[in-house]
Amino acid sequence: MQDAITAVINSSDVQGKYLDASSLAKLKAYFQTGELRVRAASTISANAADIVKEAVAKSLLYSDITRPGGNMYTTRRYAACIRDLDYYLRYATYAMLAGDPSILDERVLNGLKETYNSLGVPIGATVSAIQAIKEVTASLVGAEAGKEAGVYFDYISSGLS
Ligand SMILES: CCC1=C(C)/C(=C/C2=NC(=C\c3[nH]c(/C=C4\NC(=O)[C@H](C)[C@H]4CC)c(C)c3CCC(=O)O)/C(CCC(=O)O)=C2C)NC1=O
Repeated sequence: MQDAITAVINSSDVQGKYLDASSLAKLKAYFQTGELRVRAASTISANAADIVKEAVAKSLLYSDITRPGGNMYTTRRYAACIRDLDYYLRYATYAMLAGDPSILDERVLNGLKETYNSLGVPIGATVSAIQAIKEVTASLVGAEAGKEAGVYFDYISSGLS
């Protein structure tokens, strides 16, 4: 896993250079939004279960997916879906704190699409649920922090698509 600081340092080190202006600007932006990220992470962790619940209500409930024949039908599969959404929320929060998406590639997206396809988990509906989490999170943490977090919900969504 990388974070905004190691990403910038590694890329300077590869070139054998001190940090250039654009690297320093990236670091500055990261430090300036540091408190915002930490505050958002604290709000998200205090409300994680409610965020997932509201997002499911907005995106998946009372659709064909929760009816007999749908992929969320039966409590086992329903619970697996909720658990997956909680993973997305938790890992997006980690990535937001790190200011870098690499943890999502390594621990979430690696092999996920293939797993979903082999189990018949609908990817379009999953992406809609992730987008609903993004909206619910933004309404809770505010627009500015919501935008920071949104980058990583979008990263997961496009990694799945
Ligand atoms: C931390 C990284 C990580 C991720 C991301 C992860 C995902 C993940 N979700 C799975 C299953 C599943 N995922 C879903 C999810 C859904 N079905 C729907 O219709 C909805 C649209 C959607 C929820 C939004 C369901 C229903 C299953 C169970 C499928 C089955 O066994 O038939 C499985 C198969 C094994 C299992 O059932 O546990 C994995 C590996 N596991 C991990 O360790």
